[in-house]
Amino acid sequence: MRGAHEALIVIDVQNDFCPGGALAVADGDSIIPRINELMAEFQVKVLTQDWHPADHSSFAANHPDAEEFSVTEMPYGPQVLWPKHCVQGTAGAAFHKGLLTDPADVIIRKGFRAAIDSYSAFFENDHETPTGLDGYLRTRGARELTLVGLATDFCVAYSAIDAAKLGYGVTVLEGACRAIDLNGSLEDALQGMADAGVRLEP
Ligand code: VGL
Ligand code: ZN
Repeated sequence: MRGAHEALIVIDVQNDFCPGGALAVADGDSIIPRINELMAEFQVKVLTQDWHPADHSSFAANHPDAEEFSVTEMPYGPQVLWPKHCVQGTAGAAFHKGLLTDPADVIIRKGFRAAIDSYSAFFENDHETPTGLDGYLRTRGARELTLVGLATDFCVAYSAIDAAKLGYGVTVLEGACRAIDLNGSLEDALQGMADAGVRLEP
């Protein structure tokens, strides 16, 4: 069993990011057995859930003439326009049925404001609006974080980099993550995590 200061953060293991989903990550469901095993090892366990209103500004369908996977400029910076995914209350937004959710202590939802996306589990894409996860982890006494889930190059990487900036010790288990890999985003994310002091382990 890991110590009380260690937390497992499971990022966005939801139907829409698994094969057959609206924004499927190749092989996304293959990481679930290992994540379930990890959940038994940690005393502090957090799940995150991408949780968008139907009119969310990160959906290409909500921008006239925009192509899916194109990039637009938002007040807070560049934003990829995604296929409609993880709409609140839909089957696509639900956790994959293979994921053991009962052991989780808390579920953090993110991306619920229409005007702003939130890749990171800590801050929305303006890098300043908090989700509340930092306060939760601090008050639980967690200082060392292990991150797993989907997708390596977006929500996992943004969360890991923010966590490192906040002063947590951060490990990403690459083998328990899968990537979207859009225009070299995986390589950029791995470099960004390494530069931020995130430990990358298999
Ligand atoms: C994610 C793109 C859009 C993720 C969420 O979980 O990595 N990626 N929304
Ligand atoms: Zn999303």
